[in-house]
Amino acid sequence: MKRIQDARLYGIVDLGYVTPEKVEHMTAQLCAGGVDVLQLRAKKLTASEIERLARLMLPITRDHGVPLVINDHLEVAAAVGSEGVHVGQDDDAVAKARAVVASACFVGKSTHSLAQAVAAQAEGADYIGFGPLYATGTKPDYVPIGLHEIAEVHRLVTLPIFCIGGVNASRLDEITAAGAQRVVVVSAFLLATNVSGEVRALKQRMM
Ligand code: TZP
Ligand code: MG
Repeated sequence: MKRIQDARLYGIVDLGYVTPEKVEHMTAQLCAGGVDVLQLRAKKLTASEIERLARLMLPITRDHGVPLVINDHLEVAAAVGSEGVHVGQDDDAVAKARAVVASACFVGKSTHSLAQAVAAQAEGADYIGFGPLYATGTKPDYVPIGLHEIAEVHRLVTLPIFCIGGVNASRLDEITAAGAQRVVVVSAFLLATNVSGEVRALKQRMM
């Protein structure tokens, strides 16, 4: 199984873009392309539906050695034994997450500012998301934070930092030039004509 500490490219199967029937196929394409970690994110589905989808994804992700992260739903992560769980600023605290999931399950946290990034490290997260860098339809209510704090967050936080929000192939050079070492890509992968090809091309540039 790949370690979160070594991950550079983080994909998300977001049910805002993928219908439930396509989840397995999308998971297989993202893994085949070379994502290092994969999250299941479904803001509008019930916990039991998310659990069902997670159980469909796990044989595929495990076959590729890709850790599966469950967004928001601690009890689903615990029930299916996912490798990771992810919480946002308005979700349960990291300590609460750890109390619910297995001890080997890593805990990630979304952050939207330098102060939140430092706080997430102090709170004991295993990795952070940092963004949204750009305005994005995947998280439409958030003000983009731009690229100018990427270098500083890497000075302040020693955890793996995944830059997120509007990341795509045409923006990757400016994002890495600003200091990003790890990225999350959602819509640019899920809407690609050739998903595995898009992932593979971006992965090459992250290595
Ligand atoms: N958190 C911050 S931005 C974002 C999340 C979940 C969405 C990123 O999606 P996209 O489509 O890569 O902009
Ligand atoms: Mg959340």
